[in-house]
Amino acid sequence: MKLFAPVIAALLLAGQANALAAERLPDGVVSKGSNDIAEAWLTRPTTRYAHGILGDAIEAGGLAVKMSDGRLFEHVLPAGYVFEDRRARPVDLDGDGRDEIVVVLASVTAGAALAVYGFVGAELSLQAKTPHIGRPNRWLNPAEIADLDGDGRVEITAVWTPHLGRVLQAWHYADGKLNQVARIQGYSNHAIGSPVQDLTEVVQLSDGRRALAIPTPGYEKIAFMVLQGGTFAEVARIPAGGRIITAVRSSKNGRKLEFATYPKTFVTMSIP
Ligand SMILES: [Ca+2]
Ligand SMILES: [Ca+2]
Repeated sequence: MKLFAPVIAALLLAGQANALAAERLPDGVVSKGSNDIAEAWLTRPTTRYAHGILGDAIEAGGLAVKMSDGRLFEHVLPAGYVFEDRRARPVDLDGDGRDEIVVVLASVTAGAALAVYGFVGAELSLQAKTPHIGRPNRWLNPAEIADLDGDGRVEITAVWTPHLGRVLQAWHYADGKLNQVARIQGYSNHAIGSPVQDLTEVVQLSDGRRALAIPTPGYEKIAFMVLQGGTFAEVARIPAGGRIITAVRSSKNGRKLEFATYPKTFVTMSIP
């Protein structure tokens, strides 16, 4: 081991230098983790996938993370893939105390898949992904990652083809696999060509249940969705007073949603 230790140390240092030197995605967002990952972001801007669903045709070819102890890691994709996303989301999905990373992985021939990255030893690598949609220029937009039904397991939610089929789905990640929990058609969390991805929020309803707030097609109403017994159910649908054009956020006391509608009207909506 003594002979190999300096080699391994040199490789780790080389990896750190690469992650530091790798150019960030121009419109990328640095996300913070809350366990062993301090920060995650997308790297290596590339134009090899000419889709442009998020406003430009520059996507990411790499994923970098900074651990809480300061170490840096980067995963670089092969040429046929990009991260079609603006952020990488560090969350402990399986309750083992270590963060996984949720990000949209797109194949240039088969379109998007929801992907989970994590560590095997000291290597940041793909742990699981949903099937790709099946053709290029088909995308999905992650929504919220939270325990929606209160069973102690985290659901990853996302809308598949938010401009076409508009299917809200929930998935569990466990034992290195992604399993679909629920799906329902008729909701959208992204307007085509917009850089704004965050049109959803997890809220607590007045009856105490947790719900996912998500726009309906056209972005002029917000639906409140509960997950119960493996099924999504819409419990309320409230007009927004116009087309939602910004991120949707909870107010400080958690009783309202805040966002803006076109043309630039600030809206606060009471949570039912
Ligand atoms: Ca974990
Ligand atoms: Ca759950």
